[in-house]
Amino acid sequence: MRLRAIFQPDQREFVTMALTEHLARLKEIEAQAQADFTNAPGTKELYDQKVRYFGKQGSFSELMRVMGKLGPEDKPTFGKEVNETKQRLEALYNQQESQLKSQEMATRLAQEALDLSLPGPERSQGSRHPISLVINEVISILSRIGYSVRLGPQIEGDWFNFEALNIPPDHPSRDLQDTFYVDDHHVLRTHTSPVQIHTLLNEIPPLRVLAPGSVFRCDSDVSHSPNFHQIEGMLVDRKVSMADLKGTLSYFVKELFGSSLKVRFRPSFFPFTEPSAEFDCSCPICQGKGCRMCKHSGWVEIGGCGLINPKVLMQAGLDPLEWQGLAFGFGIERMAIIKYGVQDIRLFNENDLRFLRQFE
Ligand code: 2U9
Repeated sequence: MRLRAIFQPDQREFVTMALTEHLARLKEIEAQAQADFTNAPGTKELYDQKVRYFGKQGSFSELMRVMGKLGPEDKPTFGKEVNETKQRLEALYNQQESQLKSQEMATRLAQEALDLSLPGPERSQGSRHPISLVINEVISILSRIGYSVRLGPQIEGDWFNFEALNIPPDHPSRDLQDTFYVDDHHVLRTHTSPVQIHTLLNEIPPLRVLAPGSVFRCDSDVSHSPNFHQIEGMLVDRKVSMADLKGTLSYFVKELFGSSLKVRFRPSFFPFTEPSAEFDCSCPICQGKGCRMCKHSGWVEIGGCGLINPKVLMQAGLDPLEWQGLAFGFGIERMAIIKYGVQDIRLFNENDLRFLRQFE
């Protein structure tokens, strides 16, 4: 339209000039497309350029519209030029595309390459709870001198938890403040001793048994938890004496904490043993020299022990003149506190992985 205004009225000259200009415009488009195809940094950008030149709204569609307006004598020349230009640009496009594709593939391969020498992803693996570790170690030590494990229910009849063990109805340990009652005649066991009563009633001596497990007392502070763990040992045989008890506990303490440690007895009282004692070992932290753990006494309390009260043996149907027994018991949490230097008994039940992972 612009040319018509300039070159009127000679229609022939208008067409000729228009063709020259259209051919020049075609050259310009080709040069620009070559630069755009060559400079495209990636296949996506290259494709965007292809759309810009060959798409519906692209430069070549525009050239086709121009061709429609040319006279019949110019159409073949212009059409031929447009086709050849298009072929050259398509060839350049294909060449650029395959070059960019292989570059992108090479980059991806370099980035995604598997390095087989790298360590695999860390697998979080569970580990034994410190209470289980101590229980297992105690069982392992005492099984070497003939003890084997017995287990029992956590809800017990009051006869098994109290009467059979010579704990009368008015005994302070039966107090509602100490014992969780399930109903009038059943309690959450306050110790694992009922397991030994079941054993005495069901098995024939001589016996060496260990009763580990969860026990319950209505008590909670830094050093008491309402649910804690005990392990009790019981030996029933002929001619059992306090010497056997001391020998057993000395062996046990030396195996658990170290061969240089000593055991001492302090007289005590338990309804189920007579005589009764509490037993200490020389402090495994300072070897008896005095430290915070042993409150500078050189000794740490381990548990209680004694010879089984003849009344208990008789209740279980054994003749105390023929059979005697020794028994001992201690709290596992206390043992773990001494062994691992744990400050607060409540940590054992909190399931804090930062605490538990230290025992992996
Ligand atoms: C039977 C006969 C006797 C088990 C014993 C103790 C002494 C004892 C405590 C230590 C700390 C419990 O966890 S604790 O509070 N235990 O002092 N236990 S003798 O005596 C028995 C058990 C069963 C048939």
